[in-house]
Amino acid sequence: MTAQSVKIKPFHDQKPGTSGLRKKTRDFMRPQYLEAFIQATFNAIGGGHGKAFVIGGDGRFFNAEAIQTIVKIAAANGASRLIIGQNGILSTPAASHLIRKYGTDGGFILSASHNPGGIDEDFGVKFNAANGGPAPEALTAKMFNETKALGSYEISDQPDIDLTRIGTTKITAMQVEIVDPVSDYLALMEELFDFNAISALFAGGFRMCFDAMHAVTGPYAHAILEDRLGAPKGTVVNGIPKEDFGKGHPDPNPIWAKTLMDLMMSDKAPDLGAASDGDGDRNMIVGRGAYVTPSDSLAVLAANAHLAPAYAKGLAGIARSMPTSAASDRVAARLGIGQYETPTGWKFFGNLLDAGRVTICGEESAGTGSDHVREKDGLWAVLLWLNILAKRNLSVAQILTDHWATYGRDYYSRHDFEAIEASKADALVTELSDKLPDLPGQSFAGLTVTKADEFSYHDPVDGSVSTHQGLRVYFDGGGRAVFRLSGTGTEGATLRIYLEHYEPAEGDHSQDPQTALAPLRDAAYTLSRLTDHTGRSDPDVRT
Ligand code: VG1
Ligand code: CO
Repeated sequence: MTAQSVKIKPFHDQKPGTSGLRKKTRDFMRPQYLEAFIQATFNAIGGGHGKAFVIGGDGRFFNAEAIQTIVKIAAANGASRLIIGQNGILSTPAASHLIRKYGTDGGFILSASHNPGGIDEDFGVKFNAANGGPAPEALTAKMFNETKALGSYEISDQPDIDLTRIGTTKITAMQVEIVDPVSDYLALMEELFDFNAISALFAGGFRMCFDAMHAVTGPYAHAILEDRLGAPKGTVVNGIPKEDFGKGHPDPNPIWAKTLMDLMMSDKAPDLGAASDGDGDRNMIVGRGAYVTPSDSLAVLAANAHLAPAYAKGLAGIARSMPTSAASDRVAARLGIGQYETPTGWKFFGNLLDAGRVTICGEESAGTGSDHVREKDGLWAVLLWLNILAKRNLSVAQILTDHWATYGRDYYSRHDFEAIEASKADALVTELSDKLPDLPGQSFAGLTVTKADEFSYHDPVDGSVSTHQGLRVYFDGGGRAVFRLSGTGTEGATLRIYLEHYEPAEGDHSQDPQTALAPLRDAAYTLSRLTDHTGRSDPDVRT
């Protein structure tokens, strides 16, 4: 085997977004495109020499080919050890765990997460650092700078490795281990949760439907829910990962997991419905006739986490992304523990988790997780719900109602406007941010603004500052609207409008969220001049 250095012209569009670099698959398949990004990543971390990395992905189209390329670049950059999921499969939380367990210098996760897969859909690469978490902003900035200045990449001419066979081989000095993607992750889950209680729950006739959405959690869910915990065969549906996710969006929300939603709202509903996304870090929880908003799920999990062995001693603190509802803040306040508000994206939780300031984190986008890894973790959330249901002997709907009766209800909804022309979305955001100082005192669609600002995050651990993290408008009566542009899309711009309204413990918790939030929606659409800027008045997706 020899390594060669290939001269290239740098690419100028490889700026990592909220979670890694996401592009159309065909962009990644262009000559030298993936190679350039991987080499830039090695350069940004001070080279690959003598270092160990975890590699795996969500099984989407181009996953295996990309892994072969990364192996060759790692070899030529002098890496000493690679740990790769069999058949190229690793969920994002499982990869995070392997990085931590084996003390590697980081890992590459091939995924565009909830975005569809296929040659005409999306692909992505995430680099996680030695703590197991997504590259922090300082590192992604370095990576981007490296891509813009890159003159060459190093690659070895070795043949492709066999990803199908578990075991260890050597490529000259580099050790390559193909590992079972599930076993280490399953062992970790056994440490965290009361598996006996959950097994007894299933043995007692409790039924669930887990929709793996043809994505990466299929093998994990089969092994954990059915084989280990004794849920009946057939509990896991769409459990075999497909390159194109069966042509769907592997996005666990009421829109894209509609079949599951319909089942859960029918008279055939099992006790629990759950789903996960492309790379297994998101989760959807739905009880019989009761959809659990991700922000509420975070709050319920935090309030009941002590029922699981790993959290029996209590939580150090709770962190949520800024657009996530305040429901979890109310839990933190009652528990008398720290509460943190971070920008969107799991990378911002890393420092808080590493410093031991928080135990549980979550985002409104269906991500929840804890200090067991440094990623959000879809199956972890499902297992914690199961552990709580096993201990409390109540239905999902009863747990929710009980939670609202104690803390009040934060009505919540996110409205997404997808594939807007980027210039139009930018114009809306610029105009709104310019007029923020003038908004307080003004009324829109009958609601008066009390406060308006742009969110900046001051990381309390390393002192770094992240600006332009979303526009917030607060209204008389306690409502809030947040406006931000997505950093994970691959076509035009996606505008997200996040709406929330608090109803105290003694208030009415029985409304449909879209009805409860209608006045706030009207105010938010009017004040941002949504339709004037974008021509839109109906969101593509409402979660
Ligand atoms: C979205 C979500 C954000 C999440 C990110 C990555 O980002 O809003 O909460 O962390 O996706 O999740 P954005 O910038 O599009 O709003 V995943 O499961 O796609 O890695
Ligand atoms: Co994901």
